[in-house]
Amino acid sequence: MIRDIDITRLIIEEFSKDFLQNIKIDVAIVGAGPSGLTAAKYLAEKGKKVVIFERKLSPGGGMWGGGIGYPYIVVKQGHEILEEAGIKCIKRDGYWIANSIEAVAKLVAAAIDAGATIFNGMSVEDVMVRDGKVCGVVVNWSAIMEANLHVDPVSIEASAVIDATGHDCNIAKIVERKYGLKTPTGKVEGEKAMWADEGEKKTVENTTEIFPGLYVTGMAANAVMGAPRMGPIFGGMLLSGKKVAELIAEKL
Ligand code: 48F
Repeated sequence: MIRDIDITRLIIEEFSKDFLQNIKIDVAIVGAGPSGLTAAKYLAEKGKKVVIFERKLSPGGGMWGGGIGYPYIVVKQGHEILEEAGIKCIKRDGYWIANSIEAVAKLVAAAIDAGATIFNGMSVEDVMVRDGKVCGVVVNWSAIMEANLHVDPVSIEASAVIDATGHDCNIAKIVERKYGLKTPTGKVEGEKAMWADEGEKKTVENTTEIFPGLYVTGMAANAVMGAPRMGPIFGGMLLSGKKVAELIAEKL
């Protein structure tokens, strides 16, 4: 016989256990787009305790929709990261093409199989700072934030935090507002107009620590540094995710 309250108890018990095991972690990643998912996979493979907090219910960020809603993405570089995750890549005219739905599903699976945890429906609304260093994130349920309810958030301690929030670079903006960034201008420059070739290169170049303990990856890196956007080409996102994982693994 199925007892309704067994279902309730099992869900609450399991989630509470999972959450409590993750209130003190090595790396908190904000955003489960392609860069955050790639960073999570490589950090978890290096033995780091990694959690991604994703505001939406479905991880995948801007990758699901491919280009103009056609479910295909293009990469010029970094296709090996897709293939490592078991994603089929078709080579044509010097590019690689992959199905965006397969790409998201397998990047999510690769991050989880490597040992990363994803909490969905959860938004990061602030960071913790001690002695001039970001040392954690402050989270709340997205539904509570959407409803604009006055419900206080809770804190997660992390040795490093990654802003992988895409075009909005939400975490960089919070730190910019409260402390100023440790970048050449100290400010979020805002992304520039579409230029795939330049944008791809700059995403990887701009992947760096922008405040002690806070790193930026993917489209957020270009938004912070004032570099171009690049549309549905995703190699830069993958390589940036891998780079930020290497930067953090070296330091922790
Ligand atoms: O936008 P997104 O996919 O970022 P990305 O990894 O990739 C960018 C590409 O998708 C595309 C592009 C490629 O050329 O330009 O745009 O840099 O994923 C960002 C994720 O962060 C989540 C958001 O829901 C999305 O899934 N996010 C944003 N703010 C928050 C957040 C927040 N405050 N808390 C939790 N999640």
